[in-house]
Amino acid sequence: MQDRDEYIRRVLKLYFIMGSANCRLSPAETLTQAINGGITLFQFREKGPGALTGAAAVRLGRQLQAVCRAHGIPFIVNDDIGLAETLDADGVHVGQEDEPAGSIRRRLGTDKIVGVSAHTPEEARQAIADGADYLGVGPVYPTSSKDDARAVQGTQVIEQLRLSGFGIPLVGIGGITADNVAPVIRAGADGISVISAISAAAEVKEAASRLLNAVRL
Ligand code: TZP
Ligand code: ICP
Ligand code: MG
Repeated sequence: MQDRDEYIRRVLKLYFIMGSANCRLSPAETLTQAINGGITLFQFREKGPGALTGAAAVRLGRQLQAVCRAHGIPFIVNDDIGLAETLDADGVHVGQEDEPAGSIRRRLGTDKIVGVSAHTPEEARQAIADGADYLGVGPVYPTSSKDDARAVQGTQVIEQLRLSGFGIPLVGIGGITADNVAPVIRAGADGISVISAISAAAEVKEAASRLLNAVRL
């Protein structure tokens, strides 16, 4: 458990989330550049305008998973447990509206990574009881990458979770950039998760590398 947590904390340092709707370049090119810039974990999140579904989503997922495998980066699928099973992904990330983490853990087994979005200590407690490996906590700052995002919470939920004794690996998410990452880490996050700060950057590799440096400071 200690080794597993240590591994999870390490891969959570710079957690990049992306789908075809988020990219300026092709998804595979964006992901390759992000990996070259130093991302430590990847989540395939195929949502938003023009998002692929069915066989096309599986095809893109396979392509991005191959890029991750070639570079030793774990590949996580957002929300869709069936897609994660089809691809034999390394794990899934789910929100409070998705299938409960306990049932996902039973479906996928102990080897897969299960992440859960949590906004309160009670949601965190439940996720941990259900066997979650890590939490995504946010939105820390305003974001335009998620239509149904909750109210902005700053770093206070992360601080509250740590002060009340939750040691589970966790990332801050929502509107995070190289310029505002410091308070997120100071509040107790093990790392950050971003979409637009990498996928929409003019220089994807440089943006990732700048974020990684900021997390390490
Ligand atoms: N969940 C909470 S905020 C968010 C998600 C998926 C979007 C994060 O995107 P960005 O562009 O890093 O603000
Ligand atoms: N946190 C993470 C890590 N991923 C998500 N898709 C989310 C919150 C909503
Ligand atoms: Mg969801």
